[in-house]
Amino acid sequence: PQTLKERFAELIPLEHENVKAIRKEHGHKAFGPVTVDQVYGGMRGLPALLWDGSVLDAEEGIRFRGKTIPECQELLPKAPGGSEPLPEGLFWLLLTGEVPTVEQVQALSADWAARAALPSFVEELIDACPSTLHPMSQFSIAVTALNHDSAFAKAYQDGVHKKEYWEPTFEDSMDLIAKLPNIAGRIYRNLFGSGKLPAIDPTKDYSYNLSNLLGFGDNQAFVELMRLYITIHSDHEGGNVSAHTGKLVGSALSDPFLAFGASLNGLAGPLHGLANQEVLIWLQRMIKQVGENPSDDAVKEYIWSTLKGGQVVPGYGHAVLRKTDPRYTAQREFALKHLPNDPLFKLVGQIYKLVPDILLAAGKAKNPWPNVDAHSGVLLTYYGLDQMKFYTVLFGVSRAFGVAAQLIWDRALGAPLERPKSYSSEHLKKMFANR
Ligand code: CMX
Repeated sequence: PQTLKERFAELIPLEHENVKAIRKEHGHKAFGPVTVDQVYGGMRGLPALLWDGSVLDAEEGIRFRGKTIPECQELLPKAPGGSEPLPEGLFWLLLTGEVPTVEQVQALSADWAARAALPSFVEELIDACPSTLHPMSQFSIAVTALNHDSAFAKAYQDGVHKKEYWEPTFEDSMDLIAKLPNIAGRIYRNLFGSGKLPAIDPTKDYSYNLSNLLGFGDNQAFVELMRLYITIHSDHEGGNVSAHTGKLVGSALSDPFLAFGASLNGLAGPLHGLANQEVLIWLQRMIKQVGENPSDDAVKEYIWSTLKGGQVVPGYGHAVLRKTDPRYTAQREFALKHLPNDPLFKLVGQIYKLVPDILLAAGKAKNPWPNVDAHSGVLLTYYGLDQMKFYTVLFGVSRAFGVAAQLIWDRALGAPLERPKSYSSEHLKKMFANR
């Protein structure tokens, strides 16, 4: 069967024509006004980026190449005996807009397994990190260091023609994704696990290998959870901090390892990916304060105390979404199937009933509903992965899929250096004084 690289190469000229036609017909048209408030307000709602893998609708949530999460769960190839989509298929979909065959997905699993080994100096770098260094910092260090063997950086130094940028970017992106399980597994074992890191099994899929490196390879349900987890965390259009950072850094022709290392540093912030860690810390504090089976009133009081303390309720709210995140719903359905009676899952369900009304009453958050991070930690905890400091690393493994797919397209389409215009407050005051 055709490889991903062969199919992608066929699509490049078609997409060049597509973009040319869009720009010819619509290039001069305006989206609407840009307000001064948007400049002060974190550019919320500012249309400014091209991102092909996924688009986020405020009400409906994410679609990957036009497909909802349930559609991806139905259409993408599964592992033998599995019912969750294989992230390999999702990557194919993100890059090409097409659903791959089972054979194509198997070939991708084998390709990634063959690329999975880390340079020994990167292993040593991870091993040299103090156990007090946050796993996300260790992750970022290791990914950045992979730039040592970047095909793109080398090709650029060798004077590669612009038209060929996509090819070493593709190779680096495949290497990047392939090496993440070994990085994540090594960090996890160094900090929390025992025993030697097992070898990658070249006959198995990516999520199995990741699970096995973490010490959960024997647990079929955990492996299935990883397949779902990596699929749904992969991409959330282009404006979120990790995706946008990767695209921005890549636009300077920094290679995919440097670009994605930067993404990880953004993902490590508590308002973004670190929220999955924060949710578990917040839940544990709640249990300590109100006990294992708290009344609704006790939970409400705890939520209010968080808000009154000038803190956010982690896992709730979103910059774009205005309804319950379908990534939350997909995880809730997984929990209903695999762990319906888990006490922590029940507590998460209880919180889901109480937080939105409180956030609405508090009157600030534009979206009172849960996001992806409100649920992921509870599932991991159930299977014994209860070291919450590690949670954002798994988000990072997944986010590489979305960022890498766009980096490849950006280099294939000759995306320019990003350079938006900024102003000082003094300048803004003068500009708008008489308008
Ligand atoms: N708890 C308390 N206050 C919240 C809140 C929450 N969950 N969500 C929003 N608010 C507050 C904001 O802090 C802001 O307060 P100020 O006016 O005092 O600054 C106000 O409501 C308006 O914010 P908004 O426009 O609704 O939300 P933003 O687009 O500015 O921020 C987000 C979005 C996600 C950062 C915010 O909802 C938040 O902090 N949520 C909790 C952290 C979290 O779960 N992050 C993960 C998001 C998903 C991900 O990236 O992984």
